Amino acid sequence: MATKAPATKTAAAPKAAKTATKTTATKTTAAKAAPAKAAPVKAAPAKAASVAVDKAAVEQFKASVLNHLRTTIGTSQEKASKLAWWQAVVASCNEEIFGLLTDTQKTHAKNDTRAVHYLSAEFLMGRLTVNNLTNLEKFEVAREALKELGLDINEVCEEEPDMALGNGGLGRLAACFMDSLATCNYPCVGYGIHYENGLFRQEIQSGKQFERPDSWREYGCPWEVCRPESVQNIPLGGYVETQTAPDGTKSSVWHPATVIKAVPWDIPVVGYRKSSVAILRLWESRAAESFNWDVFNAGGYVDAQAEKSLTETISKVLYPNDSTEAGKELRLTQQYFFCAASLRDILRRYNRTHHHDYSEFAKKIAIQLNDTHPTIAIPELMRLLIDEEGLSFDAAWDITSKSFNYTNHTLLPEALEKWPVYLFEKLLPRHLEIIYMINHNFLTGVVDKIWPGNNEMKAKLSVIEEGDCRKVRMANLCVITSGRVNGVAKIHSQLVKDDLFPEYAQIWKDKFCNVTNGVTPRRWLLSCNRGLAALYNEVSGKDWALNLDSCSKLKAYADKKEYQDRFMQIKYENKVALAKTIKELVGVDVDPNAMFDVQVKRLHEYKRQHLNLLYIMSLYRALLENPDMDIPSQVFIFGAKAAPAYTLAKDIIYAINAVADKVNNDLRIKGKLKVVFLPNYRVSLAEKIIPAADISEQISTAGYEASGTSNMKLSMNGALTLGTMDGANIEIVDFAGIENNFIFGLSVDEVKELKKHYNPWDYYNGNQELKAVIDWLDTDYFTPGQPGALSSIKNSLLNLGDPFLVLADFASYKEAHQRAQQMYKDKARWAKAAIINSATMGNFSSDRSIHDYARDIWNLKSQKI
Ligand code: 26Q
Repeated sequence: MATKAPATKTAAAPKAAKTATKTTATKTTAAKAAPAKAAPVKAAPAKAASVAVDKAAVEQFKASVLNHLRTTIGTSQEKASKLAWWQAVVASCNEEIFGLLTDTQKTHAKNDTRAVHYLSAEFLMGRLTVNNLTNLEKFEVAREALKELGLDINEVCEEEPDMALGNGGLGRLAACFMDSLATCNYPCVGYGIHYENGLFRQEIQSGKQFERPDSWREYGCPWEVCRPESVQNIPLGGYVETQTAPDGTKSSVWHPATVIKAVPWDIPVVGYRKSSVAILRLWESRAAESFNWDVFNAGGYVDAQAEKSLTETISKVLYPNDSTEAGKELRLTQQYFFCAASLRDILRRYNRTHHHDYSEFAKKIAIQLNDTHPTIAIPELMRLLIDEEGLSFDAAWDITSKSFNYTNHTLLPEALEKWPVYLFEKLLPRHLEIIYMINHNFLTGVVDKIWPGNNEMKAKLSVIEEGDCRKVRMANLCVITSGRVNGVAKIHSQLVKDDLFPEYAQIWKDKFCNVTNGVTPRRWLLSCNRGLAALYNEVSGKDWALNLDSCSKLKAYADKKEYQDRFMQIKYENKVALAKTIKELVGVDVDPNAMFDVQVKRLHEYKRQHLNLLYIMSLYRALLENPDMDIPSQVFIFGAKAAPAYTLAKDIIYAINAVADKVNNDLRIKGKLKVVFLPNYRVSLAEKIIPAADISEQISTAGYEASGTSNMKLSMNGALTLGTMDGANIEIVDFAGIENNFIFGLSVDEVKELKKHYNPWDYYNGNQELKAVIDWLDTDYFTPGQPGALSSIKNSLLNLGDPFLVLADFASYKEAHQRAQQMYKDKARWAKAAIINSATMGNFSSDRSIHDYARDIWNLKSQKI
């Protein structure tokens, strides 16, 4: 077993300036600048404080916070730190939340409802305070109460560390889904891992990424509750013994080498307007008490402790890879650990009413696999039913195959999980036997019937990949077992069916379906953009956050000057706030009148942050040639973490910062162009960036981004998409209108075609400007005294074949930017497009996604509490 944490450590950081970029010489103080040619603003829509607040409720909240400050936190009003105030606010919220939770659970127990169990290795929850206050409809009350106590609610809420228990899109999707499940009253439990360290904290030193541990609960997390009564013991390792009964029947007995204790921590997820409260149950690993007392007693105190640290390592850290890196023993152990604990928990609850009669199991239980990460739950359920509950293999298979469904989030072949058979032999020998049996039944009972004697087909569809190192293909096991397999955007689901699993789709025509992703409008609009929320309250009524389609009412006003001005005034105020944050974080002055162009997502070649960078360089070059060029001032804002071992991705971060440093300090271009890389991109930073964006960069190579979800958040907040026809971009512009966005680049089919004979040199040699910027990267202009410091990018784009067709899309990308600049000059046209984008995102509420899952996949009914 791997005992070390994964490679989050790096060499000692070079001694250098703390921030990525220096203050520029251009003096544009954000807060002071007035919107360019902004029409007089009639109302003050961004000031949601004008909302009437119930005085009695304010008094009550104040009393509750003060009481908790004394009796729960053990301090006084005079001595309390901001952290203490925040803890007291959380305690006040919990008073109400736990009551609602009990009501929810009682209702479900009484009705013995069917429920979905969402298994995910990641839940990227972010901060909970503002969101919970909003969902409890207490935010304004709390703001007023804290104000009367001399505190600013935003400052108090800044005390909360992000729960960064996920890498990116997949983890955040799980968090949005929990919010929607609770809000829409679907019985559910989310199951995951209680990582001690979430995704690493990113520090930028001299432009380079360094990873630091993220101990999000160093001082405790007041939202979570430990449930010792639901602890589970999880066996691991050892060997399987085959026993033969007197009647000749054979059975397998697993003798595990280790037992790990799984301790559950519950985090209540509050539905909007106190609908229901869902539970997110995260498992922490501990050494089982009973374990290794022999060693201890024999004087091996230190050895026993070492064994303990091994078992406690399992939930220590989240793997920081958002696509690849398979084959790590600890990662497989993590996956098995949380799946095994979750299934035991599911069985325990089921048996409270069904007393080991499994005939109703598939009727009551739906299990959703969030990607292949929890696949091991399949053989584990089989094992529990066969070995511990005494069912036959066929009976167990009948139940298992009716209970599981699988969501695919990627087509990247290197991201499809495959685990070496030897690891299974070592850690999960009994599970391997079961997998072999499932596979045998599939190959002989299904494949052989359709393609008799076709060994090639068998090899292709088998769960086991043959070769020097035999491997278990987790995706194949998911597809074979699951009732439903879904992709996360229309085009992605089509590609899952046609390109990834075509033979399986031939076997099971109706197994494959689509559920387009969504995001929760409570967090991504109501909580993070109170100005725009107030405008929707006025235009669409108070229920828009429950029915995002009703925002389309604003569309009728998209041509009206008054609403255009108000909408853009809200955007402007959000940009002023972000400009302040930028100044605080990286020391760069940006002008809120400039166009804010945003690309926030994990750093990956397929997402093509380097395409954006090449364009920025070309713009810089053009401005140096003609500083009076008639273009709007622009600020390019990046937020991105790179996997610690992904060298090229880290080089791209370095390149962005190097270019930013040059550009921001170059007086010749008169402040027309700024570039900022905001360190440590995470949910709470996204909540500040997204409401302030004018342009949403969604520029993946077509066919590579399964869906994307920042595209939805940005559009919802009035940004115009500058993007390729990929993932959910296609559906977004379908609703918002292609004329209100800037689509460019090769289509999925064109990418497939070009890839057959692509030669990046043709584009390099055929485009003087492109050649010039690529060569520029290779000089020491951006890295003084260090020529070649950025050459890995050029190398990848030319010598390594430009796998994501950056050069092929460059000209078209530049042309899309020019269209955007042109439109931005026409304030009315821009405002209209921004309004239409925001007003037509109803389809991308995660409530819609959850209703789709409930209807098409889970067969789940919502329950009034
Ligand atoms: C795999 C092996 C070992 C360690 C880690 C991993 C790992 C971890 C996280 C692999 C993948 C992920 C996350 C993937 C992800 O976030 N995918 C994104 O999912 C979003 C929600 O569906 C989509 O919108 C994005 O398009 C997709 O990239």
